[in-house]
Parts: sequence; structure tokens; C-alpha cells
Amino acid sequence: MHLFATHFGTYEVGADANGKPRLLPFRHDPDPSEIGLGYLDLADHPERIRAPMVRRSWLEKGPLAGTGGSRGREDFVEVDWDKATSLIADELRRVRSAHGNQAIFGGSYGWASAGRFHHAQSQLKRLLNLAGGFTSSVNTYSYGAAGVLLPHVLGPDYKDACDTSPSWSDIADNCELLVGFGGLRLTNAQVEAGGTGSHRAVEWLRRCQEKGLRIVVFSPTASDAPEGSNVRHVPLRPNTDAAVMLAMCHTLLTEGLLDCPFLKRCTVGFGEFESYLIGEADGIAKDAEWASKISGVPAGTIVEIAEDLHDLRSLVNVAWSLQRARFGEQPFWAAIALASMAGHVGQRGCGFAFGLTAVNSVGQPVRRLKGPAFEQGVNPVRHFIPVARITELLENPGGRIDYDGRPLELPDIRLVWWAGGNPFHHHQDLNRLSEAFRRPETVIVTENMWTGTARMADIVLPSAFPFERDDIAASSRDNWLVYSRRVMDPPAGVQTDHEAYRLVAEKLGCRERFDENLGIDEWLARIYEGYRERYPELPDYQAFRLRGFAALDEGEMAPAPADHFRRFVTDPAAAPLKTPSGRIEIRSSTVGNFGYPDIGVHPAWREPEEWLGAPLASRHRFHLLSPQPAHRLHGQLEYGPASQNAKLHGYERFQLSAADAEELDVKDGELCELYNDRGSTVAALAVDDRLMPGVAVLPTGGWFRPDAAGIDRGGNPNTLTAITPASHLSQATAPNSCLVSIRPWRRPGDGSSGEQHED
Ligand SMILES: Nc1nc2c(c(=O)[nH]1)N[C@H]1C(S)=C(S)[C@@H](COP(=O)(O)OP(=O)(O)OC[C@H]3O[C@@H](n4cnc5c(=O)[nH]c(N)nc54)[C@H](O)[C@@H]3O)O[C@H]1N2
Ligand SMILES: Nc1nc2c(c(=O)[nH]1)N[C@H]1C(S)=C(S)[C@@H](COP(=O)(O)OP(=O)(O)OC[C@H]3O[C@@H](n4cnc5c(=O)[nH]c(N)nc54)[C@H](O)[C@@H]3O)O[C@H]1N2
Ligand SMILES: [Mo]
Repeated sequence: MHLFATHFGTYEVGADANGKPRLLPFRHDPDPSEIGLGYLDLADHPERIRAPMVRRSWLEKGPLAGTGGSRGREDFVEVDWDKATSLIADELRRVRSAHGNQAIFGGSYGWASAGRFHHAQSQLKRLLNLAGGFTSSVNTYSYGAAGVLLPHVLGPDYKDACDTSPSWSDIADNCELLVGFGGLRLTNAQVEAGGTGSHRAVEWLRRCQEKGLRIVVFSPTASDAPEGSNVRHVPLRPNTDAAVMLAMCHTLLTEGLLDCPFLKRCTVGFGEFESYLIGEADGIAKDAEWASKISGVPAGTIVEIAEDLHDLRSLVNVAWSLQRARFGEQPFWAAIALASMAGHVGQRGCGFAFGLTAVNSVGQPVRRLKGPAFEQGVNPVRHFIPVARITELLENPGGRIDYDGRPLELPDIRLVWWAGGNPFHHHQDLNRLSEAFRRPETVIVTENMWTGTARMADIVLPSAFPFERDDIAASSRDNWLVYSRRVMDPPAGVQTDHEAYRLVAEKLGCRERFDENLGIDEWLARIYEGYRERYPELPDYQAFRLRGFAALDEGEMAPAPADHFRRFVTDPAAAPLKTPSGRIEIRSSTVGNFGYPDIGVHPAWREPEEWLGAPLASRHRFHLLSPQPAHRLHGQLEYGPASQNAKLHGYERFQLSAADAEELDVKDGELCELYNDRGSTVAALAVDDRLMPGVAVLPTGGWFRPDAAGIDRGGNPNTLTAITPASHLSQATAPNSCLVSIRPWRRPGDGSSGEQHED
């Protein structure tokens, strides 16, 4: 079978009536995603990059002429590959001899596209490592706060917020009540990093509901609560979940509903947390009345659900989005304390989970394929940043930031090379990032399309689309391997990242070490054989290529993955967690001893600078949430049909409640300006009565397109969000703590407002 693999699933390659290739849903996928169906349309899209390009004054005057200030505001000159790769090789040599390799930032975060071999970051990092190394980045935008907190509280095995969830099959069979903080946003489960053969989250959730699972969803919007009579949606103010959880803990404590033997055997630090709950030091009982004032959830509801958590076999699920916020560690930590107190941790399908439906794989009862990746080599440079500190890195050479118990020095970056990511989609406060990006001497970007990031470069290398190359796709959390076969050739002038870097490697004198003299098919065979060594039941390479895919435990229901957590709870002494105490740390001395101003020794309520209860809310009265877009992957396929069809007059849609729309005197479909002190963006109003008043929702992924007046026409929420970290512990991204104002959009000059379209 001829298949094409993406992060949103696998597609079959067929042809239309004129013999032109087109993508069809994969026959083995019960719930294929619409996102990829129009992917091939991008092949000749006008925003495609078709040749290597160099910013004019950088080309004419060189990297030291101080022309960085016109990055993003100047035209590009087309050059050939020989010229482009010579410029890059010379520039790498210059920077490393003048300043050392730490002056090169190759952190280059981003999802790129599926495929183990053509993985954009790995290709770039392998090249840069051979060139002496680079300043790198750690952690993710997805669960950056959790990824640093959880190793302290549950141990390093649980660093990935994907790995705490019980399996859907266990939930269906044993769990009676699922309490979700944040919705079960099924549009997110279209996606799996690395690809998948079959989307199953929708089906699993349905099966759980058929078995009678009761579901409570705490969320500012009801749109991500499943349908069904056993589902209850409880609206709450954004960023206040930790307060509600603490009040539930308080209820369990004061009503004598604690699982004391569990707390004693499996946790440490409950005593100190207990004093905090009853308010021994601050005189504030963290009771339901207290949390009700903060969150807007009626006190009776908090008490009732807390009692249910104890009485029923229950699971507390927290969406990853909650930790993409100021003090984002707190709801995760508080949920662990809450589930521990309620007493079902370690029972099948119960306890706590992070991110059910965030991506397809969370909770899937499959054997996971752990295979080899394309080798990046070794980076001799020790400098790194937590990934979301890119602005500080560029703004403040020689500065310091705190991170997870140690100070980090920010090196003086002279050269930035980004491949496979789009910081002008993913990072916060894009106007500030634009200024920061104008500081280094050279910016290189490898991209398919003229994204905001590509437009901020000095040298742009055009990269082939994933359907223009052969690869093997697999996610390390799923059980599928797909042979993703080229659908068409890239246009003349465009190459894969690997081919491009071979040319650079040649000029740096390390080509043989870069490609080991192997062709693409030899690389793919090597990767596949790496899988076969671990899973001998897989077919041989030629058979796999011919058929197009292979899966572990094909057709049968795999046993649920071994649940280390259950082993720990059964016998904490024999199977301790890898925390300092060997147990769940409700109190972490390690975290407490760091002495950071914004995270303490146990879970606690902390008031963000930007939330509906903050003084700033009198000036900017809407809390902006920026969830994942339903019709594309981040900024990718923005120009695909699914994403374009979801727009209004070509503008991104944002949601407000009917009450707020009326008060602002704006109508459904009207163009509005969302703004605050950091920036301003335009989007079309979609009135949504499932959304609570005071909250605005603008999904991510609209392309940052500031006009001459600096107003972003692309509807990118990161025009408005702040770079303030979740805390000094994680330095993670916190876009979901953001206040904005909204007004009808008046086009500059004409004084009118309303439904005018693009000029
Ligand atoms: N406000 C707000 N911001 C957010 C979030 C949020 O919730 N709110 N979420 C954050 C999260 S969780 C994430 S993961 C990030 C995602 O942010 P990113 O991962 O940076 O977003 P993508 O649009 O997927 O960017 C990948 C880029 O790689 C390019 N690409 C694809 N294939 C290749 C290839 O083979 N080679 C090369 N060179 N390039 C390729 C694509 O064209 C695309 O521009 O966004 C974060 N930003
Ligand atoms: N279609 C599609 N799917 C994707 C992606 C994509 O770009 N497109 N991106 C993928 C990636 S990289 C990631 S990391 C995951 C992210 O997965 P999540 O982090 O789960 O995704 P979000 O869409 O940011 O979260 C939306 C949910 O957050 C809730 N929410 C937000 N703030 C609050 C709050 O303060 N309190 C409560 N109780 N609820 C709140 C809302 O209820 C909503 O249901 O999604 C993945 N899936
Ligand atoms: Mo993510």
C-alpha cells in the first residue's frame, strides 16, 4: 500500500480523475483526521519557499554591518545552493572561531513533521555537533512545568506528563467517576507526535461512557466536555483550579474522608500540607467557601464532588493546558495530593492522570514501540536554556536565570539556526521576540513555507515537504510503524534538510561523518532493523516496505502497559518511586530548599499577575485562553483547506459569550481587535454560549502577520501573551495567564468597523 504518514495520522495515496495524486483516509483508521487530507495542496502554494534566499543587506554588507534591525522588514535575494551553503559554512566557521560554539543557538524547538530519519531537529543537531556543538534547549512547550515538577514529586520516570495515566481499558472496566480539570478536548486527540495508524481516543471515551463512567469537567468552556447524560460541566475562572482542588482536600480532611493508611505508606509531607489547608500559619482555611470566591464554583459543588471522589472509584485528570500558565506546577501537584487523600491511587483505572485526549496516545492500551532515532551525536557545549527562555537568551547575553535548583548562564548568541519549528507561532509576546531576534549577527531558518520565523531570517533554506521524501514514521508511545513513501518530487530548487546539510557538511569537511556514505534507503533499512532487533516479530524490511505498515499486536487487544505505579502502591518498599523519599512527595524538601519566590514546599494557591481576580483586570477585563487549533497542527497547514474553511472572511475566529458580545456591542461574525500592552491582533467573533463570561478563546496557529501599524492580521494569540514563566523552578511557558481588552476593529483610516475584509 502507498502510505503517507503525518503527526495527525496515516493517509493512503490515491489519484483523482486526472491522475493527480490525492490523499484518502487510511482504511485501518477508525477515526481519521481531516487535517491532512488537503496536505498536497500546499505543494505549489504561493507561500512555499522555492529556492535558497538571503536577506538583501546581510548579503550585500555581511553579518557584521549591524543590519539585523531590518530583519523581517526587508526583501530577500535568491541564491543557488552552492552559494547558500558556502555562506552558512563560512558563517559557522567565523562565529565559532571568534566566539566559541556556545555562540550558536541550535535549540530549534518544534514539531516539524513525522519521520524518524528526516526529523528536522535531529538532522540539524547532528550537523551542528559535527561542527563543534551549540547552545541547546531542554523540555517542551507542551508540558514544561510538569516536566520539571513531576520528577521531584513522583520521580524521573514520570517526567513525561503522558506517562502517568492509567489505560482507557482499565478506566472503562474499573473507574466510576472521572473528574477532569480542563476538558477532554477530542480535537486534540487527532494528533500524535511521530504519527499513528489509528485514532482511538473517541472510541475509548465512548466505551467508558457506555460502561456508566460518570464525568465531571471543570472548565471555563463546556465545549470540551463530552456529550451524555452522565456528564456534568462546572464552569470556573481560568487559572483557579488549584484553589478548587485545595478546597476538595480541605473537605476530605475536615469530613474525615482521608485514606490515612495510604497517605502514611505511600506519601511524605502530608502533615505540613494539612497545616496549610487548615490555615495554621496564614489564618486562612482553604475551604470550599474560600475557593468559591476565587473560582466562582459554588461551595456546595466543591464539597459534593470531593465526597464523590472519596466514595466512588475515581480518577482525577488534569489537562496539560493548566500547567501552561503562571504557577502551572500547582494544579498538577494539588491533583496528586487530592487523589492521594481520596484514596484510589494504584487501583486499576483510578488515581490521577495528566492529559487524557491531549494527544491520541495518552491512556492507550498498547505496547509501545521504542525504536532507534537518527543519531544526533554528542554536543560538546554545556550551555542550554529551558526552551521557553529564548527571548531572555537573545536579550540578555551574559545574564543569568534560575532553573530547577541551579543558576544558568545565558551565553552571548551570535548565530541562530532554526529548523522544524516556528517560534513566531509558539513563543509568547511576539513583538518582544521580534526585537530579540534582531540582535544576533546571523539567523538561519530551514522551512517549507514563509512562516513568521522564515521572514525573520537572513538565510532561508527551502525544505521539502514530508510527502516529497521517503521515511519511516513511528511514535514512541504508539504501536505503529508506517513506511511513508514519496508522493511527488520536490520542486527544482528545494531539497530535504538532510540533502541540504550534506552540502554544508561537505564544505565544513565532515560530510562523511554526517551521512556515513549511506543513501536514504540504507538509512531507513538501518532504522527499521533497529526496531526488528527489539521486536523480532516484525516482518523483514522488504515485506514491510511492500505492505506499507506494521504494528505490534496487530488486530488483538494488547495487554495494558505494565503499571509501575500499581507495583509501588502494592509494596512501596520493594518498588519505591525514584524520589528522595521513595514515595509521593506531597511536600518536596528539594523544591522547598531551592527557595524560589514563586513555588514552595507543597502545593498552594498563588494568585497570578493576570487572571480575572487581578488588579489589572479592571483595565483588561477578559482572560484569554489559547487552546490548540482544531483544524491544523499549530501553525502547520494554516493554508490547508481544513484551516482555511474554518476562518471567516479569511480571519481567525475567536469566541466570547453572548453576554459579553452584547455588552461590547459586537455581533457574531464581526471583526474585533484583541489588545493589551504587549500587542494587538484581529479576529472574527464567534459567539459561543458554552463559554463563561469574562473569558475569550483564540486558538493558536494563525500566522503572525503584523501590518504597517503593528496590528497582527493573522489572529495569533501570542501577540498578546506574556513571557513570564510558570515559575523559577521550571521556567516553562505560561500563555494561559493573559488578560486582554476587546473592541470592534476599525480599519486604520476609514473610521468604520465591522465586516470589511482584507484590503
Ligand atoms: N499561546 C499559546 N502558545 C502555544 C501553545 C499554547 O497552548 N498557547 N502551545 C505550545 C505548544 S504545546 C507547542 S508544542 C508549540 C508548537 O509550536 P511549533 O512546533 O513550533 O509549531 P509548528 O507550527 O508545528 O512548527 C513546526 C514548523 O516546522 C516546519 N516543518 C515541517 N516539516 C519540516 C521539515 O521536515 N523540515 C523543516 N526544516 N521544517 C519543517 C513547519 O512548516 C512548521 O513551520 O506551540 C506552543 N505555543
Ligand atoms: N488538532 C490539534 N490537536 C493538537 C495540537 C494541534 O495543534 N492541533 N497540538 C498538540 C499538542 S503539541 C499538545 S501539547 C496538546 C495540548 O493539549 P492540551 O494542553 O490539553 O490542549 P489545549 O487545547 O491547550 O487545552 C484546552 C483545554 O484547556 C482547558 N483550560 C484552559 N485553561 C483552563 C483553566 O485554567 N482551567 C481549566 N479547568 N481548564 C482550562 C479548556 O477546558 C480546554 O478544554 O494538543 C495536541 N493536539
Ligand atoms: Mo505541545
